Amino acid sequence: MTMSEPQSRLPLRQAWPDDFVARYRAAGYWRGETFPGFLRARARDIPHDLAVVGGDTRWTYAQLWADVERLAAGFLAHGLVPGDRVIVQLGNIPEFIAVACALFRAQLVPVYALPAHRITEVAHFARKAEASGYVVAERYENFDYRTLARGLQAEVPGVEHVFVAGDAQEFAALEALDGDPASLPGDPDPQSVAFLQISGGSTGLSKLIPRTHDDYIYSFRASNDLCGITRDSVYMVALPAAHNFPMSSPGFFGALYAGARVVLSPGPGPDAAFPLIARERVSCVGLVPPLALLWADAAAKTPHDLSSLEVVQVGGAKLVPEAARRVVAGLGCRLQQVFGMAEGLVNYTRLDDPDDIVLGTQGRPISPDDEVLVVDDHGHPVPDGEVGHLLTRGPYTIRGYHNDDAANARAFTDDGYYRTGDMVQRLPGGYLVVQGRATDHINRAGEKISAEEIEDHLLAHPQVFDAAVVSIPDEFLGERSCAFVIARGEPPKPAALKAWVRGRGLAAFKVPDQVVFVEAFDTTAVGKISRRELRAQLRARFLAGQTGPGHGA
Ligand code: OOB
Repeated sequence: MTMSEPQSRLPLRQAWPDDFVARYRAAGYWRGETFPGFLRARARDIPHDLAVVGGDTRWTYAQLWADVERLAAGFLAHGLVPGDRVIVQLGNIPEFIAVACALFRAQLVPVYALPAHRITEVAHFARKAEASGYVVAERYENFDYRTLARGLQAEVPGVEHVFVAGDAQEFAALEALDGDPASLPGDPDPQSVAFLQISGGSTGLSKLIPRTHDDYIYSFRASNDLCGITRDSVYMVALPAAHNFPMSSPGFFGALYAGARVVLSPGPGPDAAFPLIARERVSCVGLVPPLALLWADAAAKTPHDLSSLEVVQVGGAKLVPEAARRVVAGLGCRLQQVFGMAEGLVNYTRLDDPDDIVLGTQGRPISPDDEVLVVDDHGHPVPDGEVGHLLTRGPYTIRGYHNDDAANARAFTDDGYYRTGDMVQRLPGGYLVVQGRATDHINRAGEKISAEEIEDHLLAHPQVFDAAVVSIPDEFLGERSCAFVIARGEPPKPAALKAWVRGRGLAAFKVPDQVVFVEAFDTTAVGKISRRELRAQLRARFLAGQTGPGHGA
């Protein structure tokens, strides 16, 4: 039996209990819409409106839909079978949107990898998802993804089908794909899993997040109302398109749902984005805090006209009030804070909220049916205003990861709440202020890095006896990663250890920003302490300037 026979694989499901399904439908959140359904409707109703702008491409809704049908039929003609999982690793190019939508149309299931991911991560996604296809561009940001494709096929032979935008070499060229549209299936069940998103990987390796048509479409349809997205809007994707924030909060899917125009910026910096904002009259964009500050500074000096910007959203990591003030002053438009997670729950400050809320909170949930609990270490609710663990369930928050019983046992309560790992304070009115987190990941400018995952790779180095990776506050990134290492014998050079981590086939953002050698890790009189305590202790000692001899870089 080969990997492409659907019955050989774990089924994809995301199920809410029946009474919740009934409630979410009755409330009008889940309307039975699907991705192919709404895209076809836009192509019919507003065929000549511009849908996607990126590079030299300017697609109308009719052109986008025609390309979606061609690609969808091509994927099936090539041997993929509805239900197959296909890893999509594309940058901010129009093909990203066409491919994702074509996979939906063919009832194939995209699994989104970030362009920064490398062989170790992509192979992990392919195994976990039991993927049979992989879509890349020949190059993006100076990296040749065909090399990665070869490596992936060698490691995970089930990935039989590779499609390349651009020069495909031995693989199938996306541009040349074609098939009989009559071969295409009907529209999917709205309750079925539309795609697998990648978790930030707060503990260990990234997990796969199954999102359904009904739940995801609800999240961006409702986001459109809260973010002021209408058919007249122009939404820019400046962050990597594969990330949940620019995808759905309201993201390019929200914009397409509204019949608005999506503009893909080839990079997140002002140099790439500002000329496009001026040319396309961009009205809304989502940024992470360090970028927002960079944009705010650059806006004062730019020759480009940014006056079309109405809403700048900032999320992915904490925006402190002083930084929020600078963003508002520098960009001169409405700020909207966004606190979300690929697992579901998204909070927004509202466009008409008073300044103290917009500057000082991370917003409140999208839905009246987002249930939010703030609890102490024993699971007991804390009063409003006190800091506690954030737990949530609702009409677009998953009830379980794909193919990961151990993670599910940790991450969900018996009654279906997702343990976000975030520590928050709830204010009257339901606004949340993020105060930190309970898990040991590093939030490096919105990119999440699992301490555990990197420690594992460091421990594989022959000259590493032990390692602990912690987050250190960083003026620009918010947080940076620091690896504390006890060497085995002669300490390796910090640069050599960083190169080692990179050489393990990981995204560059996971390479420790700093390596500090220490003689020993403190242990308590009783014996071993938990990794968590150890990391906290190392961070505290480092910040107090006491990590001792043998500093690295
Ligand atoms: C977004 O999604 P993920 O899955 O990459 O990361 C989720 C985590 C949250 O649990 C929280 O720890 C952190 O990122 N986070 C924030 C934040 N927004 C996200 N922490 C503080 N302040 C914020 N505003 O990052 C994401 C998904 C959808 C929309 C926006 C962000």
